[in-house]
Amino acid sequence: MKQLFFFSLLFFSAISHAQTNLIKNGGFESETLNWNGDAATLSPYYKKTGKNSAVINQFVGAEWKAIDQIINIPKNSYAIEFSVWVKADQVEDGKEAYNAGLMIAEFTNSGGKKIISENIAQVKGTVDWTNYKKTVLVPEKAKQIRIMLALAQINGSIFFDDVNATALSEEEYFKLNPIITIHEGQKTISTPKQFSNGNFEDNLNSWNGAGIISATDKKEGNTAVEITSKTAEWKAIDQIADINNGDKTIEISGWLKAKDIQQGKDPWNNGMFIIEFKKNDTTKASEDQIIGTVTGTTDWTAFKKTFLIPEGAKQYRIMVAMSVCTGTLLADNIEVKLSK
Ligand SMILES: [Ca+2]
Ligand SMILES: [Ca+2]
Repeated sequence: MKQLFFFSLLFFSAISHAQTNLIKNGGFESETLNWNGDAATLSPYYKKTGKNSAVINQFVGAEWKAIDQIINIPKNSYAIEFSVWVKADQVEDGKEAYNAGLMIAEFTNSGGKKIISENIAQVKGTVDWTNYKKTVLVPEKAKQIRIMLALAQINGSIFFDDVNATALSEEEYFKLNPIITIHEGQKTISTPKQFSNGNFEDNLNSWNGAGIISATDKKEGNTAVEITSKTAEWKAIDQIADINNGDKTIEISGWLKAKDIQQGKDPWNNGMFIIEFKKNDTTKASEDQIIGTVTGTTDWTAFKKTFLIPEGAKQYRIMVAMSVCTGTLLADNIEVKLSK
């Protein structure tokens, strides 16, 4: 009985979390109330819902133009789900990947110091209303989030509407997340995690690491992933998925593109597409296997390889990496096929 009460409490807290948008006036129906800065004006002509959206226009100068709002992170928040509708009109293609229309979520500590900064939306060119969504785990010691809507040192017009941030409790996060552990009585069942979002159409969902979404340069669909490194260091995105019992081979394919990748001091220091087989979280089942590499400047290039699954491998990790080199690596349409 006690336990039942506990679970219904959890359920109640999950529901109440889900209903609250932490952002005030995210739909710009009360003009620009609650937002700081005067970079944005209202657009009654182009809007996703209601009467208005907010637009940031910049025709010359390519300055940083932004509005922001600081929100408090509710106690016991495990993750924050961000969502925004964005429309871009002739946002120029700047020198840097971040020269774009951006929604940024900057997590800060009690002293207002930045802990992490995540791009929720990053849009260039001309794009009709598109919904961008990203769930970010709340870092330790994070107390507030500064939401920024910006044109980041670039000319163009960027429209924002229905800016939303919802706190998720740990229970709710794991309900929504594909890595699910279900407690059934005394028994713990783990649902196999399948590889997903290899075409980067769902932002960086399912991926970890230092990539950003590119809407201007892509092989498939609307978006690809971009990894830029200014210094020769290891910079990568990765995703771990489960191998089902009885699977014998794995076929991995995907597309890579290099932009001015300067090889590091060793021959393998370039843009790489790698698979790692794992026995568990800490033990590898074999050496890392290379699916493809690119260096210099290339067009989109297809790579495909089939591997025998090593003895004892329970998981695999797909990595797209700038391996101690500088430049930009793009990847798109990564597919995985497991066979018995
Ligand atoms: Ca609106
Ligand atoms: Ca894509």
